[in-house]
Amino acid sequence: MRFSSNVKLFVLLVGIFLLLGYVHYSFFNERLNWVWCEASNRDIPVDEDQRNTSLSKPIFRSRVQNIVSPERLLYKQPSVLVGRTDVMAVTPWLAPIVWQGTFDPDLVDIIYKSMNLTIATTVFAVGKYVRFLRDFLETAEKYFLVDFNVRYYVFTDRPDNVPSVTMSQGRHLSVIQVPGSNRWQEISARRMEIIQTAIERQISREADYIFCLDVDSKFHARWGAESLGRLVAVIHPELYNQPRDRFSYERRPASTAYIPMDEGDYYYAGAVFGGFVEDVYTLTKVCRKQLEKDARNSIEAAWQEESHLNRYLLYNKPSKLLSPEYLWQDFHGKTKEIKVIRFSGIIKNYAEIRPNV
Ligand code: UD2
Repeated sequence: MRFSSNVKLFVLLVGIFLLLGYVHYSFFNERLNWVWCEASNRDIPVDEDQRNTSLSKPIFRSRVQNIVSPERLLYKQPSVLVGRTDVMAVTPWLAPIVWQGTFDPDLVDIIYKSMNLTIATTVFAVGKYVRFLRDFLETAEKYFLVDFNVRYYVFTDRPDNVPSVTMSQGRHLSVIQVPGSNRWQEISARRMEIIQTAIERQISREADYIFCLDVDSKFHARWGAESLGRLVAVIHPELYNQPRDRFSYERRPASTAYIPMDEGDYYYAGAVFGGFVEDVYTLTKVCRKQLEKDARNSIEAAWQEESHLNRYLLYNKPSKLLSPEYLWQDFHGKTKEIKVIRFSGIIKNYAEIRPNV
């Protein structure tokens, strides 16, 4: 009698254990598939690694390296007295601001090439924005970190519409399916969360640096290793010559992206940010938390993730700033300080392209 009730108890416990195991497995499996659904019926290779999920803190690839120049490399002598005088090439906290004429492109590329780096490049093409991918990728192959290892991560809800673009050696493209949305604000803002997750699951193991770029843009000229740094931001092309009280920061104290009128260094664009994978991971994690906190308080910052990015970078100063050469807008005429346009947002019909107005 006693033996049989023990057996019953044992069977019951095993049953409960199996049930809990099943519920736990299905819950996580469903969550992971939400973002990590492989593009189907496509010939663009999708990494098996994408399924390799880890919910713990990622381990990042080693990063700090000496700036080593090959012996007997001949290049123009740097001058202490002669250089650009029409623009500031350094911030008050001594981070370089990268402009044409402030660096030697060949020297900087040779130095960084010897490090055998891989640069992750994330780009979102959700809904109709998938149509911008071909030009983005084709021009990137021509101008963006040429001869470096680049891994593109394309986040889209339309994997079947991702164009096949010929990649040079050392360059690779992964497609990661993400949900669509009927609000562009949500698509834009959710990028922080998705990039954070992608870094945890895949990018931390595959890349040294990362750039997060807008897809509705094209490259027009060299974008090289001069852009690499620990934490890199781009100065917004429309606000680079404006006083800080004109910046379109979030101005409502109720938002976690709030910046008072008498604070602010530069207005950074959400269309380009990057750096060491670890530093961008922290940035996306913090911005995501702040976005979620605002959402719980029913407040959406004026420029979604761009507002949170600006707040983050005000207190976590970037180590390198890219001038508006690295993010121009096609509808702007070139101004005298812009000697070269390297990357520029195309003219688009917002009402036609976005899911909502
Ligand atoms: C500005 C910023 C952008 C972002 C946005 C915030 C510049 C040049 N750009 O761009 O970085 O901060 O404001 O609202 O300052 N996307 C889709 N599908 C959509 C909508 C957006 O994939 O339906 C993605 C896509 O990668 C696009 C990016 O989100 O490039 C930014 O959206 P946008 O281009 O509509 O925003 P825009 O041009 O006003």
